[in-house]
Amino acid sequence: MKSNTIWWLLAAIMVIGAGGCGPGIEPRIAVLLPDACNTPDGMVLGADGFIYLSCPNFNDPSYAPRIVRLSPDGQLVDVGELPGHPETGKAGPLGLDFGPDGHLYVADNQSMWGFHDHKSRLLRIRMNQGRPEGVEVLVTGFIQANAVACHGDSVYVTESSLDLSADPMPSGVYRFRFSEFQGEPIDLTRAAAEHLVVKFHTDNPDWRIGANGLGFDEQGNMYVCNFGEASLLRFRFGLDGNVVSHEVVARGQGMESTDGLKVHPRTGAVYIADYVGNAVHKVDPRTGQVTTLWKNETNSGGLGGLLDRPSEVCLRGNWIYVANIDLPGQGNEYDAPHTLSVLPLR
Ligand SMILES: [Ca+2]
Ligand SMILES: [Ca+2]
Repeated sequence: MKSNTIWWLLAAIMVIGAGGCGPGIEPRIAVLLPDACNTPDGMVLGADGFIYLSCPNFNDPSYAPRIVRLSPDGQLVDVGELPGHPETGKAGPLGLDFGPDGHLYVADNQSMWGFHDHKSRLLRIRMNQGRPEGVEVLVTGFIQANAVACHGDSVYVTESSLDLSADPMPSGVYRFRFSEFQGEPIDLTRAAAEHLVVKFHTDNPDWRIGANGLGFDEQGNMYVCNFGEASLLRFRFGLDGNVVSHEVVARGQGMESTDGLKVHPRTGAVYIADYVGNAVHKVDPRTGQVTTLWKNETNSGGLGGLLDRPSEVCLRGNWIYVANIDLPGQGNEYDAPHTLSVLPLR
């Protein structure tokens, strides 16, 4: 009888732990980044098990923008610097994804450097065994290129504003077939309409940021974050490639903004970095229910792994990695340490 009681107690403790009420759910530091990676943002898990990370270094531009990668055992390895835009001299790597060709497709956001006049681009870093072998310019003329997702025969890129002066502000997603990348770069100041697949609006005077995080589930549904509306959108495509439905899967429910996202390839759950709320959330794609996995106060510094303006998540094994971009303003100071945080996946 006594041993039965002990077993029941143990079982109860295990259930509480699995439900997230027990210890061990708080974030910790996955990697302490050097000053040369002072503004971590976009992440993607490579087929080699490394997490590839964009470091545009907006916070301290005395360090060149670069891509680094985090090995399965937590070692940070340099991939390389990105060359500056020929007119602005700057590079602003944000979202990135691997194409079926094994090369890295990277959004170059020039707006974060103050160049709002169609200077942002889509780049392709030709990769060989984890090393770069040159950078190609594929698309020019974005205002605020942000997230990148390769799916099927195309690469998709979020444009966080289609018109910075409009209110409410339009934003959307562009699609480019890989087969289009031949010869000269595609110029969106001439070829926007034929590449824009979805467009929506953001009505928030405090956060004029629209389309942001981007990803696909196993069924081919496209998920997009509308940052300023703190919402997650889902689009379905017909057989002809045209969008046939547009749904708001979740809005608010504790989310104060929706920045980077990743879709779990097996469960379909959508994990979202909440920049404004200093939080990470999980959205059930069937019910739209939001579960906040972690949240802490603004201006935590990022000490001990606390979130410090998280802009992106990445899933690897049983862990959620979080990039703390730590941009200053609205209650946050840019401060050391510069970190990726990690949370248990649940
Ligand atoms: Ca901070
Ligand atoms: Ca910090």
